[in-house]
Amino acid sequence: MTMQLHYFPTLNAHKVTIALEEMGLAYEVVMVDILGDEQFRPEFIAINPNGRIPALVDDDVTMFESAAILQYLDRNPENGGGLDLFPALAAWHARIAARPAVQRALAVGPVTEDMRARWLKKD
Ligand SMILES: N[C@@H](CCC(=O)N[C@@H](CS)C(=O)NCC(=O)O)C(=O)O
Repeated sequence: MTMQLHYFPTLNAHKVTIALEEMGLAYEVVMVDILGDEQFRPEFIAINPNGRIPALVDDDVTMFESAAILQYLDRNPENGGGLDLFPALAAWHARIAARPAVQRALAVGPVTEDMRARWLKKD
């Protein structure tokens, strides 16, 4: 199914249309009249609980936040590598993933909880 961009002519939404056009991707515009409060309609809130455009629906992927949408489009493997809008991001993501707080958050799960429970019983 063609991607749907939930849109109103503002800069945040327009930068997504620029990227879509530059990448040559097919998309449909779904107008959300934010001056008429359409961003608060339940059907749009289901797409973006923040009630703000832009938002992108790509089959089962729903995205909001223009910077996140740009990254999604740029990294979509079906998009031939995109425009490489964020060349420095790979290293940045790797550095974030290596942070102790992120490691701790990623490590939480049933197995670690079980280990922790057994470790606590030792005291
Ligand atoms: N950080 C968000 C900002 C989104 C945003 O502020 N959208 C505005 C239009 S540019 C909006 O939908 N405003 C409606 C409202 O505040 O009710 C992004 O970059 O996508």
